[in-house]
Amino acid sequence: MKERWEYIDDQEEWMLDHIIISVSDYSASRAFYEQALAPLGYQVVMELGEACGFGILEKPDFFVQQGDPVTPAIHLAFNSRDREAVDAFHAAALAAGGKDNGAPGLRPDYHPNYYGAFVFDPDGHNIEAVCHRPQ
Ligand SMILES: N[C@@H](CCC(=O)N[C@@H](CS)C(=O)NCC(=O)O)C(=O)O
Repeated sequence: MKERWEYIDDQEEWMLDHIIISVSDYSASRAFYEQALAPLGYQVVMELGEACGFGILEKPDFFVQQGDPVTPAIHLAFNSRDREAVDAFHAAALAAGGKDNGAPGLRPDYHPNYYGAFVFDPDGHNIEAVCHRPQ
């Protein structure tokens, strides 16, 4: 397993390096995202006080920190390798206390193979998992 800083070699493949959202209840949001994002292969890979970073392998790219949430709420979409993981994201996010904002399914208005699911996080942010692959 590479160390976090070794992924710097792959950096030309990224456009967004990392995103941080402030949340009103760190413990609640950490638990929500940990559960909701697990089906996508995302897990907490670092934690510093009331802030943690999620990633695949060792490189975190999505951070949750205690603070004042931005208003209006944001929309954040996570890439999913297949449609089953989108389904599992939606089920896990609801089980973690998220509020439904759209059941898993095709959204052909976006493009013919756009398969997404939407859930509001504990602060009302619109969180999505999406798979773009035809299946
Ligand atoms: N309930 C809708 C949600 C669709 C949705 O949130 N789409 C995103 C774009 S992929 C959006 O409009 N986000 C804007 C926002 O949340 O402010 C559904 O199930 O299709």
